[in-house]
Amino acid sequence: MDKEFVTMRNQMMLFVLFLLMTGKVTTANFATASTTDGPSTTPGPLYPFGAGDTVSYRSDDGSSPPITLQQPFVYFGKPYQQIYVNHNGHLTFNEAFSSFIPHRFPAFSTRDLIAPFWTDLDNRRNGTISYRQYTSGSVLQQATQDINQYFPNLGFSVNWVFIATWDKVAYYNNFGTEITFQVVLIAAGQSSFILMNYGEIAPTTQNIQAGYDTVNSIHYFSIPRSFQSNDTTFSYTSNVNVTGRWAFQTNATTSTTDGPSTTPVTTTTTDGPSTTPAPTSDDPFAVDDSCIDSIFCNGQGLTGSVYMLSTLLILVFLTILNN
Ligand SMILES: *[C@@H]1O[C@H](CO)[C@@H](O)[C@H](O)[C@H]1NC(C)=O
Ligand SMILES: *[C@@H]1O[C@H](CO)[C@@H](O)[C@H](O)[C@H]1NC(C)=O
Ligand SMILES: *[C@@H]1O[C@H](CO)[C@@H](O)[C@H](O)[C@H]1NC(C)=O
Ligand SMILES: CC(=O)N[C@H]1CO[C@H](CO)[C@@H](O)[C@@H]1O
Ligand SMILES: [Ca+2]
Repeated sequence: MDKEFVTMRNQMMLFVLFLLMTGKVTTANFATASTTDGPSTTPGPLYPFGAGDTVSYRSDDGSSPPITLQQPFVYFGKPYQQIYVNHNGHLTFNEAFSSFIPHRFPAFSTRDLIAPFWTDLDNRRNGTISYRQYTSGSVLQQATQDINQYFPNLGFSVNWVFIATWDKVAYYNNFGTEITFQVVLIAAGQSSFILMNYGEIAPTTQNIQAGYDTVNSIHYFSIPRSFQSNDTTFSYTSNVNVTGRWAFQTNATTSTTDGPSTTPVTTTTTDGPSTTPAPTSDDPFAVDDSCIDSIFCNGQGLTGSVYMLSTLLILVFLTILNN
């Protein structure tokens, strides 16, 4: 670990203390589930949601109960049988996770985490957090078509889809803001994929981490523009040429170099899509915006700047001592 990391941790701890002092104390909230009967809407890149979904209850930092998966989801070699939909924009497997302060990926934590939009969200007044599994029907066809388009020549046949949707939820204590996004887990035999789909995202100065992370960050991806306040562009970018959608294959068990076979592109809503390749953080040489922001990316890409920073700090320290 380096200085920046420690400083960041300390700042985070201070922030947590501050939040605790201002009365924002979290409790583990477990949902009692109900079922909607509203109409299904699929604006933009979103998969169907609404009718037939199980709705998580209203709670600022709550979580769904453990959701038993109808088929194991193999996340980087680990087959998981259950999942939690945590209200603050992430999914976990082993236990519910109420954290409302995002950690930058790679977080080098002890947790596998899928975070379409990790920030302090609040569904106490408005908005709906819901989820549903599919083992047949048109959603499977849609997923099969999408996956074979994004990861061609492999002939995937999707047999299970899990969709969790945050529909028009607010930022913490900021009722009137609306944020809509979705995470789609897809299993095709032993292969697994994740789609992150973004609808309307209200502007905010809160930090947001979007992407995924694993235990010790052996595999992770941080969607560019994570941790850039006032710059929530997820609705306008893509690595698969579908505005507002990011797609990942998440069953890599061996080397970190065999990423998706697609050529990632970034799209904008205005003109045609520009074709700036999006870096894969699983690539040890990838250095992207979010990577530069976080100072350290994966311990390999930016050691140079860390050295320079350390040297500078030592020089400053010595100068002070000499005076
Ligand atoms: C973010 O945007 C809002 C509204 O445009 C503005 O009031 C605020 O100063 C901005 N904050 C930062 C940190 O840029
Ligand atoms: C991206 O999608 C658009 C249609 O939405 C298509 O016209 C364009 O050729 C695609 N670009 C690439 C690089 O696949
Ligand atoms: C995912 O698993 C399938 C089946 O074992 C394998 O063919 C494929 O190469 C794996 N993909 C990655 C990225 O590891
Ligand atoms: C933005 C929005 O939909 N706000 C609504 C939230 O819910 C309250 C009632 O619970 C409404 O009065 C607001 O209009
Ligand atoms: Ca919250």
